[in-house]
Amino acid sequence: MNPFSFYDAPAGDAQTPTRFAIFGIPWDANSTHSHGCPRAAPYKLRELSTFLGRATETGKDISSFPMHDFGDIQVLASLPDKTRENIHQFVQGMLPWDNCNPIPFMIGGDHYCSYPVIKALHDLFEQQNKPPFGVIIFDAHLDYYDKWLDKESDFHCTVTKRVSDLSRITPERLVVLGVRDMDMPELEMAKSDRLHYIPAYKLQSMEQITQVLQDTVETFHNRGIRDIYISIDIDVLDGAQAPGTGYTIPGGMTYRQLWNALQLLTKEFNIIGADLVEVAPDLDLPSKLTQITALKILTELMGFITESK
Ligand SMILES: [Mn+2]
Repeated sequence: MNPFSFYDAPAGDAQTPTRFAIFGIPWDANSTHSHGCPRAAPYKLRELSTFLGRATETGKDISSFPMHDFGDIQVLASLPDKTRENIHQFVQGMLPWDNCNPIPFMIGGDHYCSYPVIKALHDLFEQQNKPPFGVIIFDAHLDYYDKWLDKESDFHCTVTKRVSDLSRITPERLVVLGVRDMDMPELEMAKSDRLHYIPAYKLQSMEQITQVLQDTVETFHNRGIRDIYISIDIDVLDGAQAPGTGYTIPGGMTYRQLWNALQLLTKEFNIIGADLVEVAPDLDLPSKLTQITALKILTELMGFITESK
C-alpha cells in the first residue's frame, strides 16, 4: 500500500466495493528509458493530491465521490506475463458498488499499461454478454506499430494496435484524437485498417473539437455503442502545458480543450474506465505543472461522471 492516499480516499483491497477504483501501474519497462520515468507517477500524483482544493471547477465536492485508492498493482518488470495477469485479475476482481460496476481509474506507467486494463474489461464484458464498448484515446502518437523494431508486440508504441486487435473492439470501436507524431509504417497500417484517428491540427479550436466529438458520438451511437473507455496520454496536451512527459510534441490541445472534450463525452456516453499515462515526474517543471494538470484531469473527469448520473 502506498503512503499517500489519493484525495484522502480510504485505502481499499480488492474486496472493497467502490464507484471510482483508483490504482497505479508503476510500469514503464515497455518504453525507452532514456525518456523519463512514468513509473514514478502513481506515487508522485498521490503525494501531490494533497496540494489541490477539494472541489471540482463546477463545484462538486471531491471528498464526496465514492472512490477508493487500491494502491499499485504489483509490477514485476522482468516478468511481463505475470504483471499482465496481476492487472487482469485486479480489474476483473473489482466488486459492484450500490449496484453499479466500479469504474477503474488507472494511473500509469507508460501507455502500454492501458492495454491489459482494457483487455480485462473487454473480456469481462464478453463473459457477461454485454454489448461491446468503444475506446477513445487522446494521444500525440498513433501507437499503431504491430511490432516495435520488428520484434516487440507489447510496447508503448504498439498499444493502439493491440487494443484494435481485441475481437470486440477492432478499429470500428476505436478513435485516436490529437495525433501529430507518426511514422510512415504505422500510418500506412492505420490507413489500411481504417483506423479512425483525428490529427491535432483538426482540433485547434473548440468549435472544431466539438464538431469532431459530435461526429464520433454519432458514429458510435449508430454502432450501438453506449459505453466507452477513455485513455489519456498526457502528451495529447501541448508541450507548453504538459512538459513532463517523455515524448513531448508541439501543437497539442490545451487543458481547457481537453476538459471540455471530457465533459462532452461524459454527457453522451457511460464511462466504464479511464486512465492517465506517460506523466514523467523527473522531466516535469519545478512547479510540477504536468503532474498537477494530470491530477486535475482525473478529478474533473470524476466530477463529470458524477454529474452525468
Ligand atoms: Mn503519446
